[in-house]
Amino acid sequence: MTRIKSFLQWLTETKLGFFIIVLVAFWLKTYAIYLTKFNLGAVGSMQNFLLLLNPLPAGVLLLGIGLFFKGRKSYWIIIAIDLVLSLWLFANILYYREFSNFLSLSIIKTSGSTADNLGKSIVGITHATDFLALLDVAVIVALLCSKLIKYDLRPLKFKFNVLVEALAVLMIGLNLLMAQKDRSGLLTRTFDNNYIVKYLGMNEYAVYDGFKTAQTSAQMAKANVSDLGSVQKYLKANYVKPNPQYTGVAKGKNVLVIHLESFQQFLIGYKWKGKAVTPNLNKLYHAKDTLSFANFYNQVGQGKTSDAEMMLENSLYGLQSGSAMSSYGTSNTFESAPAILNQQGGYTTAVMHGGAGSFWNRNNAYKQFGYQYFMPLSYYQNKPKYYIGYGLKDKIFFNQSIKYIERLPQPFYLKMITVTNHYPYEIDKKNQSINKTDTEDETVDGYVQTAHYLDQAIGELMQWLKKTGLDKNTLIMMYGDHYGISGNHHKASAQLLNQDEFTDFDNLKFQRVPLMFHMKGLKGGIKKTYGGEIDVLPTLLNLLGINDKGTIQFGHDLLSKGAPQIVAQRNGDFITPQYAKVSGTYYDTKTGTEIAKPDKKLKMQLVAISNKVTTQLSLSDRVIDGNLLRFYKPKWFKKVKASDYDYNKDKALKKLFSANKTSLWYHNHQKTTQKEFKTDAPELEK
Ligand code: GP9
Ligand code: MN
Repeated sequence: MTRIKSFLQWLTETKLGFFIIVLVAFWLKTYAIYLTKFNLGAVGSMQNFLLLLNPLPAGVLLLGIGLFFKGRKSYWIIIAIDLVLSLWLFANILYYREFSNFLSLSIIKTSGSTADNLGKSIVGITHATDFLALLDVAVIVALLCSKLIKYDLRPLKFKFNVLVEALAVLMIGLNLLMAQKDRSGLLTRTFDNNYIVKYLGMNEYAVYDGFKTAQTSAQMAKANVSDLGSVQKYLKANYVKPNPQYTGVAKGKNVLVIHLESFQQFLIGYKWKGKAVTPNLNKLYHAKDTLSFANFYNQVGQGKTSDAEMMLENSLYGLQSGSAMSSYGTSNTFESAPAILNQQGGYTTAVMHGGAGSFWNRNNAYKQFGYQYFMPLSYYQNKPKYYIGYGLKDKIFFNQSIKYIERLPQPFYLKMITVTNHYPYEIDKKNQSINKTDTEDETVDGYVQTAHYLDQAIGELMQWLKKTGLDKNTLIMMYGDHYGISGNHHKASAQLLNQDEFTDFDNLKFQRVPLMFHMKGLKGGIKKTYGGEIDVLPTLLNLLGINDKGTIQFGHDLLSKGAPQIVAQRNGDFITPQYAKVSGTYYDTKTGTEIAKPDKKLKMQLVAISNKVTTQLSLSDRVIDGNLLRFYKPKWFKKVKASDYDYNKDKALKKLFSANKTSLWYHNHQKTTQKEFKTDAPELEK
């Protein structure tokens, strides 16, 4: 008893005790807020441990500053710091509720309108429990004023205070190390700001983001109009006229883009133990009204899905490191597919995805791209059995998307991002309807199983499109975003392909992913042209008959007779119908053999291709890191203003559900077509 009493006395009557009270209160409330107010999705013991730990180091570091002061001042400085930290926490709660993202200096600086909008609705969105973020500060002030906490006027030793700060820095370092171990590339790949907060904490995130912003704005400040001039000069010199036979064949049609997660070309036609892995996609691939590309390559870098999206929406490459959508998506000017289609073809534009809206900074980047609607996970009903890995299972996702698709004013440009076929390729028993492969490589063997599931989900969606007749006026475009089996699995990959070995060149060819355009009446066929994700936008715009001459795009119409067929990889490797380069070694594309000693003429040719690839990549980088499109003002393009878009669910759905005479729902006698979507998803069985 006396022990407890003397401990309490120490807490309330010494300066260090006071510091501990403030620190522990700050720590615990932050943790409680993490759990209740944010959607950080910590899984596993390491992530949960770091989530619990991470408010502490920053707390010690910042509150510790107050210890350096003397007398009463020291107490009030600690309280002032605590108040600032708590207000920051409070503001983040509100901001997160509205935007599913965390506050940062760049957001405060670049989107005045965000603050405006938030300002207007602050009262409306504040919940009583949000004040928990400030409660402890008020209690501590009250305790101090009522003398339940007494001032201790003795100064602490300077050395001791330095030690406290050093300890905090050490803890931050340790925290970073553990986080990096659990999630490599946490700071370099920046997939999701939620991850940084989950692993490192909110204040660390603000510092990190401040750094990034300073870096990017320095690069941007250096860029000027003449940089744009040299890009334009290059693009003009390398312009390839699109194929006139295909110009406008899909004019005015809806465009339904289906993002096939981690889907490789080799799956098309692939059989496991006599059973086709992707029967629906196989059928589509070979259909007479499908344009399929057999030598279409993914060209992503570290930004994976987001790089694929960047290329497809803008015909600009991802960056050498990190994700362009994460680093530049919030503030850069773009001339993206949705904005072009909306302005030139009156399209309604939307993205649906059963995963977190913050992933790859989609919440912000899609606004800069000009997407009118973005429906991430928060627009969907979620239950533990509906969800796996990074989002809703594809069948559940499609099923729940019907009510939104049928309401879109037509013509629409809709992108649906699937996610079940994602590393580590796991799916629950009930949804397994093909055996795993038997390479004994754990991350490889599930791949056919999740790919099969994705294929079934596509089959269900296609049935619905047919039943509702939507297929008659829709151009369906499907693409695989990047490899599913990385280059670290040579042995298992050789086994899957039934080959004796799997070389670096094989791995380059493994980067092929499907690209298909399917539409009733389209003159289809399987094209052998070599191309990549950078080429999709010019190809699509030509099919839709939308003039894109003069836009800053690095790709070419894949159907053009003059397509250059040089496919760059983000690391400078390339492949053409004749030659390939993989980490410094040249290959003959047809035979796969190494070109060890090219003669002088061939050498020059190979170097020329290599140079072309690097020139293209670096010019594209310049467009993004210099934000060059802000200088670009073609007459026909109206600059996109992010503040024109609001992805707030209630507002967006109110707009979407107000009767629109061009929607499928309206044509269906103002009735839903939900029943036409037949699914065998076991989660939905009654
Ligand atoms: C999650 C997703 C996955 O929203 O799109 O991205 P990836 O890990 O494939 O880059
Ligand atoms: Mn992906």
